[in-house]
Amino acid sequence: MQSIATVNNTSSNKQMALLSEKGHILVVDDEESIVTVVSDVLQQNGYNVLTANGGEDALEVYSVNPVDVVLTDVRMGGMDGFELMRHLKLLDKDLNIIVMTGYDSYEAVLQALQSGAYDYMQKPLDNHEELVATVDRACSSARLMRENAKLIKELAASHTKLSEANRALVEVNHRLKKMASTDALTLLFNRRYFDQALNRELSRRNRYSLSLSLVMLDIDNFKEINDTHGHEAGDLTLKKVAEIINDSARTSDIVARYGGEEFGVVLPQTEPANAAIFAERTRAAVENETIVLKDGTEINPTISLGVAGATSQCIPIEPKALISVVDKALYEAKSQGRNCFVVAPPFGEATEAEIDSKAA
Ligand code: GH3
Ligand code: MG
Ligand code: MG
Repeated sequence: MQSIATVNNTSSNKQMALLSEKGHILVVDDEESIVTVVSDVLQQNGYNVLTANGGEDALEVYSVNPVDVVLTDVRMGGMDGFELMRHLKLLDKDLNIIVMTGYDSYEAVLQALQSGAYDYMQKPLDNHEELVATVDRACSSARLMRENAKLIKELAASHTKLSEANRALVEVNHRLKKMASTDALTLLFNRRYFDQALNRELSRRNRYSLSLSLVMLDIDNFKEINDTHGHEAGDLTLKKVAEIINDSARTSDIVARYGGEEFGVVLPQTEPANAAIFAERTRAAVENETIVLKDGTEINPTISLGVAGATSQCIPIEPKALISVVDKALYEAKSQGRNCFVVAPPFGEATEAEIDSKAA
């Protein structure tokens, strides 16, 4: 049943390759003479042609050798051209099928095109130039569709790669930003972040007449801890004290390592009297902590604290002024024997003129 006509009779492999490059066509007709004429013309024009003498035969050939274009008769014994087209389209919805209709019927042509035929040709196929031109067109279109599908696939792949790279970039940026504001040893905010946060919170406090407090904490006799137990024990103490301060603060407070063994905590919307409660709670928690070194040695750290702040009625305060006042309070706590806190005297109340100029 199945007859497969091969490429032109040539001994040159190079020519064979060129021929097959032009396209693979399957010619289907139950009339032997039509199959012979059409395949001869196409082969002479450089096509690689397969043939089948009916719908069932065509499906068998196609299943082994998918082609670029199928030329099929409509009326055939057994499976007709429409049925064959339906089966082929299920295998490849983009396959270009040219229908050869023997009768000059508008309905048959219309039905063929509506069923997904790429083009149609009327028998007898005397005009060979037109036959070749129609097959050329169908083959070019098939090639373009293939290239298009390939490009879309490549584009989708590069889009996925781009999205992945973008996600990685966002993640790296996030980590870099976090690193830029974090102290590497204690994982608290660093001095840079603290200065920015204090500026931001103070201007908000001054603008909206809110309370705000600042607490500075310094480990007592830390040099001695380093000198007696070594730098590693000193680092361990810093980390532990940082953890206690952080646990003692609210999540809305900003806890930072100010430098060396000194820490700063900004407490937004907190009166100095309440900041003093925080200071005492933190002091007691550090005093109650015992750090046990690998060799069993115990360290009992203590801290001194300075507290300063503004009530909602206070004058507008500059960061420098607040730092200077809280530093003095901390120095005073050290003078009083350490392991204690001192609250700085309150800032003066704002005058009516100051309140008016803020509201303007
Ligand atoms: P005071 O009670 O008056 O605060 O005395 P102190 O010994 O704590 O203060 P001093 O300023 O004399 O010494 C602070 C020490 O902290 C000196 C410095 O070497 C040490 N230090 C600063 N940063 C670090 C650090 O990151 N790790 C360790 N292990 N030590 C540090
Ligand atoms: Mg100290
Ligand atoms: Mg110090």
